[in-house]
Parts: sequence; structure tokens; C-alpha cells
Amino acid sequence: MRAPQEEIVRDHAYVDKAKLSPARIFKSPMDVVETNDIGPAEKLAILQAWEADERALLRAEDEGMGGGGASSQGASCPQPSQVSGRRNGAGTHVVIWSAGRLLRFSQATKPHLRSASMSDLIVYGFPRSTFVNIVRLVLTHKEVPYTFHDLEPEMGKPSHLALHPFNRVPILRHGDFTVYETSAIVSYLEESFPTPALQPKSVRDRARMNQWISAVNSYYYPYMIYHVSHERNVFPELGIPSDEDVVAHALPKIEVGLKVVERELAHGKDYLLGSELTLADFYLLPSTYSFSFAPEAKAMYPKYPSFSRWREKMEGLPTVKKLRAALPPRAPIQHAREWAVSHRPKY
Ligand SMILES: N[C@@H](CCC(=O)N[C@@H](CS)C(=O)NCC(=O)O)C(=O)O
Repeated sequence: MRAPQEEIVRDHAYVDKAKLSPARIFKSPMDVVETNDIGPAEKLAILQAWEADERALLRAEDEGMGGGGASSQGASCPQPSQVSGRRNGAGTHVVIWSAGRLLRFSQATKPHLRSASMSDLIVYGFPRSTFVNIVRLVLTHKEVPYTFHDLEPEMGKPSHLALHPFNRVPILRHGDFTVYETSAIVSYLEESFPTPALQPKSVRDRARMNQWISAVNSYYYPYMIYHVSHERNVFPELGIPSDEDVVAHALPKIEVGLKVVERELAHGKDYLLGSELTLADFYLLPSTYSFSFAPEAKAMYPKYPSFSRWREKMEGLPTVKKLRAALPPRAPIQHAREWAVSHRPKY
């Protein structure tokens, strides 16, 4: 028989995990209510985390069912220290009274959330890839365990093309589901592992975040990485001389990009959208990191103090440090010899 002390220790680990990602531990909010293993305060904390995660939550006030505060709850409402609930109809909806508030969770059991045992999550890519590192930053930040599959020896080969017909990385596999394109991957991760959230609640802020994502795809990555980093670092590391025309073409466009960041950061807050860290920040960071190894970046970056502060703040985040520490030392990207022939810009 287990000693009581052991049970307490086990319960705490389980509760902590459930607070971080309730749907990974419980099948539905109602299961949280019905468990006998934990007390009301812990149930409340888990349900509140679930509420934050549950996009389809409907406010109880809309239903004329009271809610929004203990005073409007009526005689059947439990005290704030209690948690109870009921299943509606066929059990597709669950109603929870939580801390004197009436919460309605719709579609409480989402199969992809429920089955999110993370041992089956694989990121395919090569370690220095800018886009791969966007995905890895998001996973690291959300503390979602994953396996990294280094595709370096397979790049462009049938096994790689079977995963990504456009011959790029990253690719994400989650169980029997495979998806490529970084923006699709991070959206999937955001919806599957909503906490901690990396997208803002407001519609306009989300539009702004997506504007950044698109701008990184179209203006920052192509000039900072595809033009300058390749010519200044990737090709020379393989003994291929730089093409100065490619660098010269890109530099003014990078200046435009840095001026835009500087202007957007004039709000004086820590992150691109304000005080919340979002996907926009994780999208931009890897391009600014890889470009920083080019001598041109060393000359340009100090001209942009707000940008430089943002970079410093970002590079100091525990998530970023953790990922950097997990990466192997920078080594030449062997398969990039192909790029010099197959898709090098020409001016
Ligand atoms: N649109 C793609 C771009 C991905 C991309 O360009 N990845 C680079 C690495 S950062 C790549 O696969 N390069 C390999 C190559 O160009 O052959 C995405 O968002 O995932």
C-alpha cells in the first residue's frame, strides 16, 4: 500500500500539469469536477486554465442563466469554494459553477487536445534553419516535448520530399498528422496547446500579429537570410565566394525592415505588439539572430536602439536561452552547396 505522503506528491505533479494544460490530463471540464483526487481550490485553478484555453466558451449571461458574480446566482449556486456542474443533453456541453461564476464549455472534449501525448510530436528540419527555429521556439515556450529529426542528410531526397513536396523545412508530425509551412504549423500548435497563449485576444492585435508573420516571410527572411546570411556565412563556410551584388541588393531593404521595427517599437513596450509576447516576436527573432553573424548587421544594428533593446530582451528570455542551449554548435550547412546552383538570387 502507498504511503499517504507519496500520494500527495503524485497529486501535486498531476495538478501542476493539469493547470498548465488541462485537456492533456482530463477528458473534459466535467471530469475535473467529478474527480475525487483533488480539492475545490485545485479544481477551480484547473477549470480557470481550461476556460482560458476554451475558445468556444460562451458567456453564461448570453443564455439568461445568471453568471458574472455570486450575487446573481440564486439559491442553487454553490459557494465560491465549491465546484459542481452538470452535463447538458447528450453530454456535448458541460456547465460548471466555478468560484460563483457560471461557465459554459462547449465541445469540451476535443480529440486532438485529448490525445496530445507529446512523445508523438516530431519537428523535421536542420538545426540552423530560421523557420525551423520559429517552430522550436513556440514548442519550447509552450513546454511541449517533441523530437527533433535532423533532415540534413536527407534534404532534397525522396524521404524529405515525401514530407515536404516543395523541398523545404520545417515539417511537423503529430501522431498520424503531418503539416508543413511554418505559419500553418504554429497556428496548429497554438490551437492544440493554447497555454501559454502566443496570440492576442483582440481581433486587431491578431491582424497585427499576422501582418508581422507575413512581413517576416516576405521582407525580413528573404533579405536578411536568403540574401545576406547565405552570401556572408552559409556559402563562404562551404568555400563558395560571396556574390557582392546579392548583398548590395538586399542591404537597403534590410534597412527599411529595421526602420519599421524601430518605428513600431516606439510604444516603449517590450514586444512588437506591446506588453504581450506573441508569435510575431518568435517569427522575427531567428532572422535577426542569423543575420547578426554578418558584418553588415554589426554595423547596422546599433543604429536602431529600440530594435536592439527588443533583441536583447528576446535573447534573454528563458525560452530562447533554453532552445539555444539545446542546439548543436553552428556547423556548415552541407546541403547548401545545392542552393548555390538551384536557387541563388542573381542581380
Ligand atoms: N514558406 C516556408 C519557408 C521555409 C524555408 O524557406 N525554409 C528554409 C530553411 S529556413 C529551407 O527549407 N531551405 C532549404 C532550401 O532552400 O533548400 C515556411 O514558412 O515554412
